[in-house]
Amino acid sequence: MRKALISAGLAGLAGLLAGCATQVPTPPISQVNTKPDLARLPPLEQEAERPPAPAAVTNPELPLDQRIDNFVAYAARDYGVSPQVVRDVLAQAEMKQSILDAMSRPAEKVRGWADYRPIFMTDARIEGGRDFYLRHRDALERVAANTGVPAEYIVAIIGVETSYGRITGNYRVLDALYTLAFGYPKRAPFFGAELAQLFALAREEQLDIATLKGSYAGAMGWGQFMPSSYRLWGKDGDGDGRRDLLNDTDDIFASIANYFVAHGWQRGAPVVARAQRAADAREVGGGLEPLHTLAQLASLGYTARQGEPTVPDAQPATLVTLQGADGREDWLGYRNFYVITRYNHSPMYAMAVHQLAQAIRAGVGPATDGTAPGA
Ligand SMILES: [Ca+2]
Repeated sequence: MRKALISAGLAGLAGLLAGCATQVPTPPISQVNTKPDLARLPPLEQEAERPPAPAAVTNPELPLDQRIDNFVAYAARDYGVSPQVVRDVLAQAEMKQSILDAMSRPAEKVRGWADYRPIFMTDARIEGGRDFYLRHRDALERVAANTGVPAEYIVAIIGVETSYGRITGNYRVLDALYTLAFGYPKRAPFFGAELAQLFALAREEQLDIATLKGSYAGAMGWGQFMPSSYRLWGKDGDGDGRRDLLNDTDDIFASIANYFVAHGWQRGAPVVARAQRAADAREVGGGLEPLHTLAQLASLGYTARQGEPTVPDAQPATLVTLQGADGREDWLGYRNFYVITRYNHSPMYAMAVHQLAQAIRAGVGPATDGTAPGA
């Protein structure tokens, strides 16, 4: 994979913010976080499809050898992986302190949207996205037409996650998941399961586990998919019988779009609208999920600004309040905004993807696939 030195610094910082680890030097803004986006924590409705590893594998009070024995049995039982294969591969795994350190970095100190936005909305990243779009236009617009996910959002995800596929992580996925499964008890049930899924994935897609590279949390490829996401939502875009999310752009585009579709993306529907806040507006509770109808939000004092995209009054949205460079910003996040947060559970992440997508689209002209977020 080509390394673009010019953008490595910025992209590294962005990658960290987005939650994907890279080995780029520590960013100058030392407080910038970056809790790994745990990110690709499974959304609740998918928990059943990604059961955590059992306590026999993750209990830190058991000796490591015993946990590994239990893991071998678990991978065989739940994922049909040959015990000998698991033992042979795990024998090559290394516990990496750098991964534990990355995982344990202090919590996010980014002061908010005012700090976050400029990291992603740079001229270089916007230009990079337009170039990327034009280079892959046919393939992107084909996927967009098939799935309803606009091409610019696929490009923006790749731009935010890996600087358009240039920085996909330099940790061995095996080391990352092994380290977190057996050396990071707090998240061992999640990462132990991901390690088992990695073995299943490798068998299904004929991947060589020992050479796979990714983030320090084990996310792989241009879209930074965890093994379970790869297995659940990866798509074979070019029809060659394999899902290659590390090298094949058709597969990568189809998989990112499919991730959105699987989490409820609505074709042609808007993503988010800047809101007008009435002088007597009340505070609105709730999280990322759109649970208030537009009518309810209006009664609380929030309405879409003139010219902003809207949905029928009975449809839901969530109020997203960000502290921007010019002060408070209120937004109505629609269903598609929520879908973007399924990729990374942060409103700032989703807003960055959205605004980068818009900026990319503005530079490449209208799509001909009918997927433009509607008004
Ligand atoms: Ca393929």
